[in-house]
Amino acid sequence: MIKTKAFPDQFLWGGATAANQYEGAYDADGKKLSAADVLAGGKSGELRNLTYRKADGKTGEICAFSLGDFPENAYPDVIEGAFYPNHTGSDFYHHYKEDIALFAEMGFKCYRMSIAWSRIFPNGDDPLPNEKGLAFYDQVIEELLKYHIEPVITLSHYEVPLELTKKWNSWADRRTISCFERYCKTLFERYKGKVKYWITFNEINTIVFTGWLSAGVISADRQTLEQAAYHQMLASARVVRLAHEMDSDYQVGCMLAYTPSYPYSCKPYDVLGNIKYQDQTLFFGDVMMRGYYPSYKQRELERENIKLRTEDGDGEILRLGTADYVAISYYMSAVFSTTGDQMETTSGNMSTSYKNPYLKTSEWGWQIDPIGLRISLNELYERYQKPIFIVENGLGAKDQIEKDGSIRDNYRIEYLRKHIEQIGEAIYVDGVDVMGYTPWGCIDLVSASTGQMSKRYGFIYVDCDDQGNGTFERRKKLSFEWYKRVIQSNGEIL
Ligand code: BGP
Repeated sequence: MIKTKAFPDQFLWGGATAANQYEGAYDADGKKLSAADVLAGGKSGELRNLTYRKADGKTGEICAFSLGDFPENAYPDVIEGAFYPNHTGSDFYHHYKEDIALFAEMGFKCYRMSIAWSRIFPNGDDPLPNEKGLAFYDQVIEELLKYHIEPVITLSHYEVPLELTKKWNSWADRRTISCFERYCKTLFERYKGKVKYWITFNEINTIVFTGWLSAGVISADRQTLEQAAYHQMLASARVVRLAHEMDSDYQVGCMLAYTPSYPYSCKPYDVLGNIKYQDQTLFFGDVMMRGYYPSYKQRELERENIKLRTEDGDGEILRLGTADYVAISYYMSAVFSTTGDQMETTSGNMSTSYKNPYLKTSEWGWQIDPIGLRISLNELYERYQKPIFIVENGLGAKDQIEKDGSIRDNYRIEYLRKHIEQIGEAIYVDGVDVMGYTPWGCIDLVSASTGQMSKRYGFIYVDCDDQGNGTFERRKKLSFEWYKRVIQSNGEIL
């Protein structure tokens, strides 16, 4: 046990999940398929495949993270013989009361969840929302409020309605903006006075690595992805403004997958290259927090001969729709080098990196770096001067149930403790305004990148294996009591 200084009084301790990985019930009560529902996988630990059907009825699979070879005349679809772990997830749909009671027992002040767009507007562009889909979230939100848990809602977490892809390649087309706005407006009306914190797009910058998960776009082509990113950022700005008009209490954040990167050496080109590499992420933050495309990005688009289709008034939309806070996921740091050819690489959150000799990795190769979190908080706070909400952080690991039924996940406690320590340093030593902390997968759920259940993050174990077999029984891990005490002591006892 480590004793440190208590966190600020209003600090939002909690946990995070996403509908597509957690809820299951993928076709219940009027829901239709989303981008996540056509991702097979889970068995091997490899990156997941997207399944498709061709016009002639033949089916196939392609790695969802490199869609360059997506066949012509094919469309993403559920196919016979493939296994889709998200279809059952952790079955929150039928366990929400039990799960929220466990979150309350840990003392959560907030709970970050996402709403599945495809439950509310199953085709993405329906004229009216699906009442049954809304009814589910009414119950979830009521249950949270019963325990005084503040909902933090992600509006789009890797879950674009598949019909929008089939119609016009989803976010590659400007029409998706108004569909998204209609969906958000429905939620802002429905949950006025009940929900205060919203996040527009989960890890919006990951579109660079996965146009599919992030935006439901079938393409690896830069022009298409830059256009889709532009549409998402316009949509984010419009939704922020809409939220403020509808309720001045609404706080809307943008969100980045933040992986700070270090130059491998002090060679000036490594340092310069590293700045440029980081700009690929910061660009998204710059647009959504400052309200315009930064000059370095404009130059890059010119150089690469990428021409964005824009409309009059877009500049004003971006300028007037800057977000209220920066939400981040943080799992690891990366290394940049200009002479990387012979260097060892390792995998990471939606990316790969050169290996940092000073860091250990998780079983999946993600480089564990608590100080990198403090560095990230400093970088982002200095750049934007807005509160930062750490809405994802955690260790994916294989857990073992002991003979006495216990799960002693000391490795997870160690990871989280060291990261929380660094958040404390950022707050008290560096003066960063951190709003809260919601560790990822506070209850076990399906991995986004591999589809495995065995890549577990939770304080709560869910009995389900990589093939979808199990009782879905919930069981507290050792980290459950540990995190409960962290929250009780407001971060003083780690
Ligand atoms: C982030 C996603 C989450 C979550 C997490 C862990 O990129 O926002 O949805 O899954 O990473 O990644 P993984 O599930 O691949 O271990």
